[in-house]
Amino acid sequence: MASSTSVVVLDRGNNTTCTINLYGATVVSWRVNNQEQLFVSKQAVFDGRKPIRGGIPVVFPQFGPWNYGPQHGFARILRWKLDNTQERLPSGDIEARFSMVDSEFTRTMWNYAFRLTYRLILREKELHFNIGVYNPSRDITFSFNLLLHTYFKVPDVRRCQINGLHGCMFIDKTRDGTIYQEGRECVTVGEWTDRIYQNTPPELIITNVVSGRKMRIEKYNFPDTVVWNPWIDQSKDIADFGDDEFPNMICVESGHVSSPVVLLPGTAFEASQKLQVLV
Ligand code: TA6
Repeated sequence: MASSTSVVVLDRGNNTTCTINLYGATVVSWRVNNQEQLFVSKQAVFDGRKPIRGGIPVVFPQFGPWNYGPQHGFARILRWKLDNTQERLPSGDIEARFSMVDSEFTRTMWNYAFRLTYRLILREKELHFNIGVYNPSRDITFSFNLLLHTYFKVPDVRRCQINGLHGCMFIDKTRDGTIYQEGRECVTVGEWTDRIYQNTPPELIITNVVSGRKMRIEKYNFPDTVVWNPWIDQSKDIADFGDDEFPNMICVESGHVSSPVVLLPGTAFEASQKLQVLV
């Protein structure tokens, strides 16, 4: 594992790598057989002035607009600590571990002690995520949202299908947050799309990702799935997103966002996601 001041590169060999920016512990690249699986905008900013536009930002403790701090919380705009010295597991997989604890800065927005742990494992065609939230208090309960805001790179979003959401209720943020039920077996994106699907199954499949392959998402303790594409009109309002980039990305985000996690004193919450490129 190579680690400069702010970037960690996991290299499993066989042209399989994963790059994590310590700013937000944002996964900014995941290459399988030397093919990039994640979208990062050409206009993304990496100097800490704003969240990185793309890859896999970590959303905590708030999903969406927040009266006490930045949209999507502070985890994606703060530097995480790289914790592990171990590079290669006995399996040959590569592991990276990160953490974040409360600070004077976080307490100005969210006055709770907390510890986040974030473990990534790079396997041959898989990227595993395990994220833990610990409440060290003896007497204070807190609640939070948690989400992995994954931007998948696709040749043309109009050719993608998301399988597994049929029958799920969803909050449609393009229609004033009205709740609908998904009637389609395969969800497609052909316009501005911003939906929080609730109580979604542990496995989803996205078709026509890079090289026309399928991406399998397997998740635990992430009951919600957010599907987002800004399309052309919304893209124009996003400074760090090119007007012509919307066809080449789809966000399918595993999270616990339509209801907060309530964490009692001295307890922990853990959620995980596995991304797998299907041949
Ligand atoms: O996850 C979808 C979403 O909540 C959209 O509503 C849009 O705001 C997107 O996140 C990007 O948010 P950001 O704060 O990164 O510009």
